[in-house]
Amino acid sequence: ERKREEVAEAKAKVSSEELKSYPLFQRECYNLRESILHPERSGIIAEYKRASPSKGLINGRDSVQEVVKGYQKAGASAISVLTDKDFFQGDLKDLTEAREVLQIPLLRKEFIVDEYQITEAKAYGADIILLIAACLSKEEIQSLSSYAKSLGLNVLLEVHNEEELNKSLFDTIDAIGVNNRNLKDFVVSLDHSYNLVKKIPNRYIKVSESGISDPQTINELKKAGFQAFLIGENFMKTENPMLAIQEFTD
Ligand code: IGP
Repeated sequence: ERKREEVAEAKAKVSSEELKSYPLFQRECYNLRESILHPERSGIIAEYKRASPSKGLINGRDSVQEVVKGYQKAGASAISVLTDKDFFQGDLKDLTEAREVLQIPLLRKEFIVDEYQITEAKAYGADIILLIAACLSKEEIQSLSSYAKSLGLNVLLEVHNEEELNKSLFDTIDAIGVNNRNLKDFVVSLDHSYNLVKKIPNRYIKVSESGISDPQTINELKKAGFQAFLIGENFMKTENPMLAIQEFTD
């Protein structure tokens, strides 16, 4: 896999031991559950997304710091920043820049296949890592999530169907996200969220991810049992992402 080569290259440049000496590696992470359940916040996990494989360039104009500061001010519960270069034009630097201006949890949005990327996430300022069930075996989900926990990180586990959910119910996971977008063909359907929510045990924070385009949908997802909503493109594609989020949080 492409990611495994990327990780091998990164490791050759900076060892895990070296990453652990970075100042940000020592900080205590913000708690995802607390922030999501905070009564004055919206439950929205707002994403900084320059580009995507399905849409190409979405927003190459607004800087990371500008956008995430606006998201935070509007009442976002957490922020997601893509660090994948090839598909999303993201960068680990974006993560650190976001960290500098945030007092809420920050997610490293990445295809994680190796512990090294989790060490990296912490060293560059993340509070939350994403694990995608479609890309990982049950054993990998278990070992990567417990490694993240050992570093004090929060874990968001992403599923797209019931089979993926059933192999993922570890107590080292904090939140389960249902991705409404199929990662193979990019088809989006909110039905994935409505069908799977009943099967997610209540000990997890329940997140609906992708394709959410209006505040009414959030109300419906809330009624169905979701506490958090991951939204990227719909904010980023507008003239002003910082204003766009306000319609969802007012
Ligand atoms: C955001 P949207 O449709 O609001 O831009 O979706 C987020 O859910 C999406 O970027 C995402 C993603 C992923 C990206 C969800 N899971 C895994 C890359 C990898």
